Amino acid sequence: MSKPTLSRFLIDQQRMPDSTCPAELRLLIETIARACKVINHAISKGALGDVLGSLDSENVQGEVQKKLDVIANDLLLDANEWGGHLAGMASEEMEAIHPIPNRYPKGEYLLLFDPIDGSSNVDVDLSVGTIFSILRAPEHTSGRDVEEGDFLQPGHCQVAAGYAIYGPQTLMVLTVGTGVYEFTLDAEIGSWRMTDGPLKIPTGRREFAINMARRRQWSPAISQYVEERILGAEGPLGVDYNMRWTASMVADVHRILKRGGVFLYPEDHRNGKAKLRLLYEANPMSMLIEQAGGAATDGANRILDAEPVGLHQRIGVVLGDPQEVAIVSGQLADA
Ligand code: AHM
Ligand code: MG
Repeated sequence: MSKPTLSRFLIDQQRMPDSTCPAELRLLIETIARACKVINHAISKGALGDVLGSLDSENVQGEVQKKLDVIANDLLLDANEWGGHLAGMASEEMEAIHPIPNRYPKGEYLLLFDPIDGSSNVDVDLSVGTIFSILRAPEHTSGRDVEEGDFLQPGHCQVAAGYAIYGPQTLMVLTVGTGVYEFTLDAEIGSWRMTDGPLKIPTGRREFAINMARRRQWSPAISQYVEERILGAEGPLGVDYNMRWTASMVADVHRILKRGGVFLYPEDHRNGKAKLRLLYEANPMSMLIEQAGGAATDGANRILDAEPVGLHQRIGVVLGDPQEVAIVSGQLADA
């Protein structure tokens, strides 16, 4: 049997009893997926397309923007502005929210995205991705422009989340709350075809992902977790572990969804500062991970229950194999 397209999958979802995917959400996801195809095309041009390197500008986080950060951000804004599915958008690359201009019809959803996650990898031809999160606009927004506060909903309110990964293959990994499905871009015919799903995180795989250079920032609990795994067969666990770090959350999370293990970007326990953004990275990835049977915490508490207080708020992230996440979060005795 041929592999179903993303459109076919979404229509099937729409027709399910008690569907979590009404037509407007389906059309919004299709628009995002189309934009990701264009981003994929821009990335693949590399130096030939004059898309590599940095700009002089900084984003709201004070990070130097890559050309592709801005290109992908504009592509997502342009693709999603006029379709009538959204009330507003917010992006890691923009200080303020982007309400849908009055010249276009407004819809009932809010779209949040990290246009190019892992963008330090772009110039060296390693995997990067686009992460997105979809919320329902609060009902009282009809008849007025959306405001920043409308976006500050906990992650368990997301109606869909996903990412595109631009790697050896271009994939879209998506949930509308009914499991996680993977689609591969068939570039010649321009369509996304389902290649895996529902994904279930394999458990008991001995692999962890952490930036070791941040060791001085770890809490005693994180330090113990990592140290024991580095000692491996010669330590209390008596078995070897492997470590992987791509500096691209999309790639690290994708590996965990397919192969198991745990991803850690804890907060700096000395001052509580964290790297990853709650609304653009932690929430959508946590929804995907939980939908695939995994767990996601900030090191102690469930990320999807975190109450956002700011658009660009950051949070510690520990996600993946539920058993390993529970060990890190101190909910289980180390085994
Ligand atoms: P970005 O969205 O600005 O690219 O930053 C997020 C990325 C994640 O993809 C990745 O897990 C992390 O930053 C890597 O951080 P580090 O540079 O500490 O390795
Ligand atoms: Mg990012």
